[in-house]
Amino acid sequence: MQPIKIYNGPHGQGPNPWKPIILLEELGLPYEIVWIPYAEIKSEPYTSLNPNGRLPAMIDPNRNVTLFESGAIINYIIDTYDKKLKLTYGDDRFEEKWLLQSWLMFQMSAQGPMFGQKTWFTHIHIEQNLQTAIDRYGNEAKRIISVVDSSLRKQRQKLGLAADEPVWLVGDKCTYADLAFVSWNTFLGTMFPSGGLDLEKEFPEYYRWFMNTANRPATKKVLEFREECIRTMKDTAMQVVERQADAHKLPVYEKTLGSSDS
Ligand SMILES: N[C@@H](CCC(=O)N[C@@H](CS)C(=O)NCC(=O)O)C(=O)O
Repeated sequence: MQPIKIYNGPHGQGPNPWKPIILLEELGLPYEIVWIPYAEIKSEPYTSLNPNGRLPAMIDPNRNVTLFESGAIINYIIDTYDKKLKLTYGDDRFEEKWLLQSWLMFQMSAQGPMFGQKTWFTHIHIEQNLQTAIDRYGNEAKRIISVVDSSLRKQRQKLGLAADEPVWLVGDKCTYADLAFVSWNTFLGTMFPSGGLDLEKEFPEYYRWFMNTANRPATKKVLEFREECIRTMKDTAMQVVERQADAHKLPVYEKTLGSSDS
């Protein structure tokens, strides 16, 4: 099998490309990260891969398939390559199979966008301390966390799991739906600086779930590689700044993520 190509932007701080990368690593499939500077994603040839000019895009040379939107790429990888149902359910667990889609759509439409806006207004927006926007997206992020937290609690009760046993969004195993949340969850510390959120205390099920996903060996390997990319790769944040007048605080923010190059 030829490696599946996932397009990512140096130095890898954006969470969305890591979602399919985590999945590929978890499934043990060959893949290749294609690094494309942020300056090049809004124009051809990249917009032929992703008309939205954002990351990721995927090319699967084995099946001649090119896709954009991380959720669609996740669905494609699962449907095409997870024949042993390692991270999904089959028709014998019909409702659970479809519930996974509900959670994936929730990740795509709620967690990703709201966590993203909270990060933007906290760290990057040109107008500093725009408190109404920071509060709006902070409250939404916490509400989304509480939706997951209480669902996990209900699952724990339903399945009769002890407090130290892992609980997952759907059924009795970790699936692609759980893993889709991980790369945004790693942003929580930076999203809520200076004590704005005590995840472990306020949302204990969410906290344990996040730890249980992030500590899986394959996922951990990808997250550690991402940290290394942020630390060592040449940063292209300035290219976004040149394009977006309201992104002038981006290099300062990137420094807080551990980049030595901003
Ligand atoms: N819904 C899209 C969101 C893609 C997205 O916003 N990607 C970010 C990186 S994580 C990006 O390309 N940002 C650069 C930009 O907005 O120009 C997906 O999940 O694929």
